[in-house]
Amino acid sequence: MKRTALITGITGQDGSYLAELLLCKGYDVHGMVRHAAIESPEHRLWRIRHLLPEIRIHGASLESYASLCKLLQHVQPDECYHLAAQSYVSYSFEDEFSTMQTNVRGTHDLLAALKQFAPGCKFYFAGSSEMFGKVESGPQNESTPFHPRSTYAISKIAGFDLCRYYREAHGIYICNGILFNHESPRRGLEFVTRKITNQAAKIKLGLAKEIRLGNLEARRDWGHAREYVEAMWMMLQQPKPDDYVIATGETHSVREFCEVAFSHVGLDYLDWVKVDPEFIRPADVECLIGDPSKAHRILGWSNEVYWTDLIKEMIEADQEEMKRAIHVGKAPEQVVRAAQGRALIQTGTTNFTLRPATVAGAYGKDSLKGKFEEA
Ligand code: NAP
Ligand code: F7E
Repeated sequence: MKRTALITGITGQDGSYLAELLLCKGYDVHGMVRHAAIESPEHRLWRIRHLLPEIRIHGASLESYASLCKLLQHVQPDECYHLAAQSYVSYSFEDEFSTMQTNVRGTHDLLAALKQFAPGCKFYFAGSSEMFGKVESGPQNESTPFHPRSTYAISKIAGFDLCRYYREAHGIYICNGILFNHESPRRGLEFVTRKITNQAAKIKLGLAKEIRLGNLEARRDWGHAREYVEAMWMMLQQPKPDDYVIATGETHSVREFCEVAFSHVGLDYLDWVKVDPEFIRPADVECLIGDPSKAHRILGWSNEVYWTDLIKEMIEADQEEMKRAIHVGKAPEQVVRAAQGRALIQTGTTNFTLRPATVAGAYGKDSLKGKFEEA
C-alpha cells in the first residue's frame, strides 16, 4: 500500500529534495507550509514549484498547536520529517526569542500533536552539527558532547532532547539526524556557500565588484543536500529508532571554498573578497568535521559528491541563472516572480487553485526558476 509522508519545511532546500526522493519511492507526499507562502506562492514556493501537481500542500503553522493537531489528524502520515526551523545561525543572534519559539516550542507542539493524533507515525528530527559548537576534539560522532555557541544551536539541542524524551517516555519511533552542513544550488543566499558562488558568478559577468564576508578561517564539513535527504529516509526504515551523524568526514575553510569557487570561473579570490566585521558572529563555531561511521555501518549511507564538485555544480547553476536573467533583461528575483505554477493548496477546509501555467516537467533539475516563461 502507498505510504504517506508529511514534510514540515517542504519549501526549504532539504524539503524540496526530500519531496522528490519520496515521490520517486512512491509515497503520497504532503507538505506543511506557512500561510505567507500560500499568499505569495510565486516567490515562496520556487523550490517545489515543479512538484506542485504531485504533492499536497497544507497551510499550518508551527506557532499554532491547533493547526498542527488538525494537520496530523487529517493527513495521518506513516512518516513525518520535521525540517521546518529558523535555520540561519546569524539571525539567531539578532532574534534569540523567535528562534527559540519556532525551533523549540514548534517542535514540542508537533511532538505533542503526534502523540495524540498519529502515535504510530515514524518521526525524523533535523538536528545539527551546530550542537557540537565549541569542539574540544574531532571528528565528532554521536557521543561527542554538545557545547552550543548560538541560540540556534541551543534550540536544536532542546529539540533533540525533546525527541529523545518522546522516544523513551512515550514509545514513539523518533530518529535524530545530526547533519553537518549540506549545500546545493537550492541553498538560501544568506548561507556562506551560496553567497560565495552567487557573488562569484555575478563578478565574473561584471554584475558585482566584490564580496564581503566574515570569518574566512571557519571550517566546515560540506556535503550535498540531495545525498543527505537520503540518509533521513534511511533512518526511518530501520527496525529501531536511533540517532545518526551524517557528514563527509572532511573539513575545509571558508577561505578554501572561496579559492575553489573563484578559480572555477578563472578568478583569484584575493582580488575580490573583502572581510567585513558586519558578518563576523559574536561567537562562531571554528571547526567541524563529522564521523559518519555509524551511518555507514548501520544505514549503508555514504556521500559520493566531493566538495569541489559540489562547488562546481553550485557556481555553474548560478552562472546559468545569471545569464538567463541578463538574456531576458530581468534581475533574478524578477525571474522568480515571473514563474507561474499550478497547484491545489489546502488550508483548513478551503482549497485554492493557483493560476495555471507552464509547469516544468523535468523534476529533479536545478535552476528551476529559469524553466518558466514570464506571464
Ligand atoms: P531552509 O532552506 O532554511 O528551510 C527552512 C524551512 O523551514 C523552510 O521551509 C521555511 O519555510 C521553514 N520555516 C522557517 N521558519 C518557520 C516557521 N516559523 N514556521 C514554519 N516553517 C518555518 O533549511 P534547510 O537547509 O532545508 O534545513 C532543513 C532543516 O535542517 C532545518 O531544520 C535546519 O535547521 C536543519 N539543518 C540544516 C543543515 C544544512 O546544512 N542545510 C544542517 C543541519 C541541520 P519558508 O520557506 O516559508 O521560510
Ligand atoms: O556559515 C562563516 C560563518 O551561515 C558557515 C545552517 O544550515 O549549517 C548551517 O549553519 C561559516 C560560519 O552556515 C560569512 O561565520 C564567513 O562559520 O553558511 P553558514 P552555518 O552557520 O554553519 C548548520 C549545520 C545548520 O544547522 C544551519 O541550519 O561561514 N562565514 N563569512 C559566513 N557565513 C555567512 N552566512 N555569511 C558570511 O558572509
